[in-house]
Amino acid sequence: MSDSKKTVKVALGVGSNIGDAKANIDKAAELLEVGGFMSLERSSLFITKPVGCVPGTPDFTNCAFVGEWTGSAEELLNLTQSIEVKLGRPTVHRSDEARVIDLDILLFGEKQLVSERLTVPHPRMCERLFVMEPLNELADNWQIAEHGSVGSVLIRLKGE
Ligand code: PH2
Ligand code: MG
Ligand code: MG
Repeated sequence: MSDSKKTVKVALGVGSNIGDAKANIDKAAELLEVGGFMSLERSSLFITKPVGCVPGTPDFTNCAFVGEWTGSAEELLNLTQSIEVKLGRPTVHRSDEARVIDLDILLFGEKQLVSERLTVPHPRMCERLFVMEPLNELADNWQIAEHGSVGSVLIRLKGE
């Protein structure tokens, strides 16, 4: 079996701040499962203040998904991007603007990956309470390369 066909535990960061955020997140979970994302677990929903967005950006609803993926990280990125587009996100978008849905690959097993399209672990995840708090509900022991466990990163962030 080639390396790219191993089943890997994956964490996704999920956010929405346009329309019915809960419905958008439910739909994204459903489409991920249809696309082959298995054993999907969801954290609770967190209402969070926008970080690094233009003034007037509405609050976000954030959560984390954890599941299993058989294939490469780029294949998963193709799926997450196609779901973002299907739910109405423009193909070209800025990272600081409101969105119907944002699905970010946070962790891909304990791998470190860098390509033109994707960096894993997600380069800003450890600075973001809106990412780490939901993820900690599902996977506090998961080791993030060069940072330590999810739980320890969250404790540091909360102490800042
Ligand atoms: N996503 C961003 C930028 N800022 N702020 C919050 N609260 N939640 C987000 O999901 C978020 C953000 C870029 O993806
Ligand atoms: Mg994002
Ligand atoms: Mg994104």
